[in-house]
Amino acid sequence: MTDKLAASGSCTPDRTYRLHGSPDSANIVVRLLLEELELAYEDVPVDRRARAQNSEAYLRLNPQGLIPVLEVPGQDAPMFETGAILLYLADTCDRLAPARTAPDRGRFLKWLFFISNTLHSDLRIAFKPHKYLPAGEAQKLFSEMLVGRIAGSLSLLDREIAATEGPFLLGAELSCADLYLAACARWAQIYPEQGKWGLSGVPRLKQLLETLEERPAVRRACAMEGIEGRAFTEPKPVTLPGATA
Ligand SMILES: N[C@@H](CCC(=O)N[C@@H](CS)C(=O)NCC(=O)O)C(=O)O
Repeated sequence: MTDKLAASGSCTPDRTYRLHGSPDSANIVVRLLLEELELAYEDVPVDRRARAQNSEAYLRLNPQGLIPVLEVPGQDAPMFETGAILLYLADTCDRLAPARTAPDRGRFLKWLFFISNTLHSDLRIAFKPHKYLPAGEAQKLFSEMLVGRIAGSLSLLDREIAATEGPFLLGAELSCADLYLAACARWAQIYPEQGKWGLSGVPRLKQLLETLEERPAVRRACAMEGIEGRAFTEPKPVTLPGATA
């Protein structure tokens, strides 16, 4: 991993990305990385109270009607899918992801994809169980089981940090997977409809979250999302206009 911005290619701080999002939605993950990489970007608010993510204009950017979207200078289409955006930015900048030939590249990829397609996916369902099952006992049970699955995934990640001896998921080096994990850990504590996850029983993950909370880039990103106080270890929902409806 190199520790400076790539001098060439599209990872230059003076090129302006456009980040579409609403407070404390998945755009926070992309913002954390943009801030860590010190890239220039413009914020494009998406008002979730007005369901702006389903407007014709937004659907042209992401036909799923989901946040975030990142418009990337030099790319022929807007990007969606948080994990894909992270990987693209980290690889382009040659920072916050192991190089393609590095021995920890495979380890990085498997956990990044696990966070994206298992942990984040389960969280999304736990936030909106009514999209999957009608209201009633079955939905309640389903939601409780999801919180169990989420707790299981976060415990696996805690054990991985113990195995690598931390402070980060891959060991000594911060990667974009840590940023994604931190946002998921935040949301798991505040947004599931039935039952919230807690930090007791995941000491290494808790330490990782505390370490991240001290980083200036993380503080900047959280402030821009309207998040006050300790974003990951004592999270509170944001109250900014345009947030989750
Ligand atoms: N797989 C997508 C999930 C994105 C997602 O679920 N976004 C939520 C906000 S955190 C959203 O747009 N929700 C609006 C809706 O469901 O209408 C990703 O990783 O980007």
